[in-house]
Amino acid sequence: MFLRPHLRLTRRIPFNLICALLIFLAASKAANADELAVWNFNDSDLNVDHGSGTLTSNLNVVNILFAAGTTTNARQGDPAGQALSLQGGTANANNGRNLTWAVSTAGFANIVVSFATQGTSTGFNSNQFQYSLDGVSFVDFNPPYTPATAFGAVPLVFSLAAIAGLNNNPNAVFRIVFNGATSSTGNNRIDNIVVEGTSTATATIPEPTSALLLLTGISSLYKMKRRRDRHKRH
Ligand SMILES: [Ca+2]
Ligand SMILES: [Ca+2]
Repeated sequence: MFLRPHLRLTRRIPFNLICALLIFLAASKAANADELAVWNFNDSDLNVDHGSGTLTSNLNVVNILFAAGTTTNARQGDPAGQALSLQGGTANANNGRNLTWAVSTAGFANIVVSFATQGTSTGFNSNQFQYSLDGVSFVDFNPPYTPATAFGAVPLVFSLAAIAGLNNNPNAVFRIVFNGATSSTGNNRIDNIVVEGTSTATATIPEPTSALLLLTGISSLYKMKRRRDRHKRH
C-alpha cells in the first residue's frame, strides 16, 4: 500500500523522458532532411520541381531529351515519370560540355548532392562532378564516374560537408562535365537531382527546447510528489 504512489511516479518519469526524447528526435530529423532543390524531370523540362534553383546545359539543344525515369532518389513521393536523357551528338560534339545547376545554400550547411543515373555503352562514360563557390570557377570533386547501365536502387551521392565555402552560399553551383561518348545517340539518363543540407537556423533550436521540456516534465513531477507527500503528512 505504502509503496504504490512511488512506483507510479517512477513509472511516469521514463514516459515523460521518452516523450521529450521523441520530440527532440523528430525536430532534429526535420532539421537534417531539408531539400533545397529537386529536379524530377517528370514534366520533361529543366525547371526545378521542388525548392528553388536553376538548371542549364550547353549541350546541343537537339541532344537534350527526356526518357523513362526512376524512383531511385525520388523525393516527396515523386513517381518515376521521365528522366533527362543527354546524347553525345553529331561527331560527339557534346563531349566536354556540361549540365549546371545553381542552388542558393543560404542558411544551410553540410551540403549533399545526389542523383540517379544510367548510361548506354556509347554514352558519356567519364563524367566529372564539380562545384563552384562563385559560379565562375569550378573545382573537380571526386574522380570522374562511369554511369551503370541501369539506374539501380542506389543514387550517386556527393557529400560536400567538408567544403565549408559551400555552406550558407547564395552563389553555390554544381556541375557535371560529360566526356567519353562514342556515338551520336549514345546517352546518359539522369533523374531526381537533389541538393540538400542542414538548416543552420533550426539545427540549434531543438536541443534547448527539449531540455526545457525535460526540465518542465521533471519539475512538475517533483512538485506532484511534494504535494502528495504533504497531503500524506496532514
Ligand atoms: Ca523522374
Ligand atoms: Ca521540371
